[in-house]
Amino acid sequence: MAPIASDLTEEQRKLLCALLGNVELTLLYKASVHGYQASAFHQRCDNQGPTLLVAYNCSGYIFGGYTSVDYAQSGQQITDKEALLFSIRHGTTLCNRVNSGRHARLDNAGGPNFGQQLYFCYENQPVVEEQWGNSFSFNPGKMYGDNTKLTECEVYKVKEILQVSVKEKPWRNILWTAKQKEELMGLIRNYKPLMASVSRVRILMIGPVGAGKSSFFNSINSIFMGHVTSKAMSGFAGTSVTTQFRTYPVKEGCERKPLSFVLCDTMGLEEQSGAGLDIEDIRSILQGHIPNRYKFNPTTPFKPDEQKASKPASLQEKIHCVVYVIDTTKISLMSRKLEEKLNSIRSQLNSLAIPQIVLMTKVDEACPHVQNDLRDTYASSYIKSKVQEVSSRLGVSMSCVLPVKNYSQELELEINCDILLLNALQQMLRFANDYLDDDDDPF
Ligand SMILES: Nc1nc2c(ncn2[C@@H]2O[C@H](COP(=O)(O)OP(=O)(O)OP(=O)(O)O)[C@@H](O)[C@H]2O)c(=O)[nH]1
Ligand SMILES: [Mg+2]
Repeated sequence: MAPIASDLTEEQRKLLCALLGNVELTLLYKASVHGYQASAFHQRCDNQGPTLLVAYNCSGYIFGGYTSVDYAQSGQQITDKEALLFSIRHGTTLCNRVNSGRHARLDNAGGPNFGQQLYFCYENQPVVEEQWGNSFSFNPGKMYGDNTKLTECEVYKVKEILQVSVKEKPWRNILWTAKQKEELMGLIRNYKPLMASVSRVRILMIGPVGAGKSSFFNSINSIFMGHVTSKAMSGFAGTSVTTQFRTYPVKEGCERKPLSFVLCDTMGLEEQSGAGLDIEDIRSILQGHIPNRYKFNPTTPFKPDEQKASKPASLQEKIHCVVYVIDTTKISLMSRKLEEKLNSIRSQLNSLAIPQIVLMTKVDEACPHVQNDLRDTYASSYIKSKVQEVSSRLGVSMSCVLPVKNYSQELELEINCDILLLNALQQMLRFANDYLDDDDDPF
């Protein structure tokens, strides 16, 4: 018998796999072939482990939910902390993770439901039914355009792909020793900007909301403080947690000896105009016009006072290297709009000859092998594929993409984490000096 064809395009499949980590999807059930009856669904989907339900409507929405727990008709309320609802439209993904994980599903003999809030193939019909509940917080308008009629409903088995090639020869050489960490710290400690008029180079971090910009500063600060610190506010919110422009010097140890660089933290980028960090604001930062602690206003870009605007800022106040901070787990999910925004920032920076680096954060969340042992970062073919993907989407060379894991929940420093972070910082400092080495001030 010929295999049943999936309705997902390759791009949609990629978006869904990226949402769930490194997984593959196998089609178990298709309502137009097997019927919309709950019994047909259970016959093919019970006891299959984690599954992804994908429904389609004629308004162009592809939406559904993931559960990591078997369907088993047990009659029980299922606790599933990994459950989520999703929606894809015009290449953009929306994801609503389960609130606490309790009551993520009622596992009965009826059709599939999520939190008894969203029922698929309700009463054996090609419809979705919404009922009141608080296991998930979602908006039916955004999720399926309030169109409850289904044109198709599919269920996929979700299987994690084991990265068998992880122990291949590393694709970048790096020494994972205490001596190497000391050497890197020494190089950074003794780093001097190439121009005497610049006492500290300024490195600007920009990137989507929640990518790990503030955490990168916290991580570097922690390494030089000798213990985990969290001076910059980090975390998750619907919009950017960071709302101010912050210039963070880094000082070493108890003597608080200042190092010769400043990390500049910004508000997260968002795809819509009028939300998140504005491109005009980036221009003002590059020119050294925006002061420390300036509160960004996404709808009204910064205006320097006339006197200041007429007088160009000194080289010391400008930006000498820009770092795009990108969450490894979200690279495939990056919308076209955000990609376009980043590309227009990039062409502005190119015209000013400012060196650029991509910091690929959360490698631990992206690859289970790396989570297990950070020393596998440069041996993981999955991480390498993400470096290739981000390099082609943003148009930067692969050698400018640096994977890291920031400190996020740890209480103690960890040497391999430090080595990845210090390598990235060392590269930024080299790039900043390349910029200063260029005799002509491009502004
Ligand atoms: N596991 C893991 N979590 C990380 C990593 N980097 C950041 N996080 C977590 O991701 C969340 C967002 O990090 P932030 O540093 O606040 O991100 P941001 O880019 O400053 O975000 P906004 O200021 O909101 O734009 C926090 O909960 C961090 O703990 C990482 O490398 N690994
Ligand atoms: Mg932040």
